[in-house]
Amino acid sequence: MKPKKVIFSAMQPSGTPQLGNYLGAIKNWVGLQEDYSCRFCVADLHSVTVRQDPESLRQNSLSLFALFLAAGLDHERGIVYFQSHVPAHTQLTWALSCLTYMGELNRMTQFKDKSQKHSDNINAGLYTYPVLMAADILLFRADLVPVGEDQTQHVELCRDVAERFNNLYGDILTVPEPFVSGAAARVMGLSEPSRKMSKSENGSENNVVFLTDPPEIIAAKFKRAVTDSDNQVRFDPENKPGVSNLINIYRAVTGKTVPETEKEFENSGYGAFKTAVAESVIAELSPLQDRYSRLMADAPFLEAAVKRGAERAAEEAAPLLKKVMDAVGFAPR
Ligand code: AQP
Repeated sequence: MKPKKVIFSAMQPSGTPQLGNYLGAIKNWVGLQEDYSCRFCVADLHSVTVRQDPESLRQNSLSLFALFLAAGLDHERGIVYFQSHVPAHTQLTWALSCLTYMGELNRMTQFKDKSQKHSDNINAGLYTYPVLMAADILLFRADLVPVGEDQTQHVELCRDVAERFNNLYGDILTVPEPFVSGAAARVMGLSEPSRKMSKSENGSENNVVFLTDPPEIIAAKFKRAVTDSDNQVRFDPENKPGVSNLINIYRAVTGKTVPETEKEFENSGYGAFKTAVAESVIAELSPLQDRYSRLMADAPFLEAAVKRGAERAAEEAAPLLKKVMDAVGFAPR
């Protein structure tokens, strides 16, 4: 039997995860576990490229780990771990940094965006973020990297650096493919449908649906979602961004297509449509929230799972890092 292809993906503990993180990433990851060998990480090293309060970072990190498990990421079949627990990530980053050109990093749109947003803290880590991301992926010999559309440029850079490394030192690194999948490649804000929903930039009060929001809050946020005045449930992101975003969310949750959704609500007003979208989201998130609460109350279980994830990830990463160190010419220990 052919070995399963490897998938690597990660999420930053930069706030409370929101519906876009779930529909654009975590929900897809859960579905991939049957066919792929999966490694998922809490990307805490990445998150400090933007200033974090230490205690909140610790809380958010543990909470994201618990949410991963609550959503159905299987830490027995695959590996679920914290990036900072596996030093090989940063070691490989150094080797790759010396093969990455500033011209390449200068082109990264996420760096440009984030430097605008955090103009008081344009640090070197923010600039070299894509090299750390390349190291994450390459360390586990990932074949595929499920990412949102906004991250495909980083995966392209990872491929270029891996190919450069292999040309210089032999065929050591697996060159990965980006894997943009799922119904909701991009969930937009409910009050600001022109901007993507984000965990660290909440915008106005009802803009972001957090995965830990209680049902009544979720219902209220959808009720206040921005729509338009023509009262037709029709997918047209350019002219009807708010309604199109709600359709996108509904189809990602229910698995229905756009035409099916338009048909289902052709005779409904926006009120009934919004209620249906909210109910579908609540039904999807409720079991996850129950499991999450139980996990957060079980510190011994969580601690053991964190420790085991770190050990397994470090063990799996070690041989590739050794190959890289040897290839570059560092003397053996
Ligand atoms: N709105 C979104 N729609 C679809 N997918 C999304 N993702 C994030 N927002 C949406 C996907 O979630 C994964 C993890 O992202 P991340 O935590 O590494 O950083 P991010 O993309 O920057 O996510 P946020 O929530 O916007 O975080 P902050 O506020 O810290 O910048 C990725 O696969 C991403 O595509």
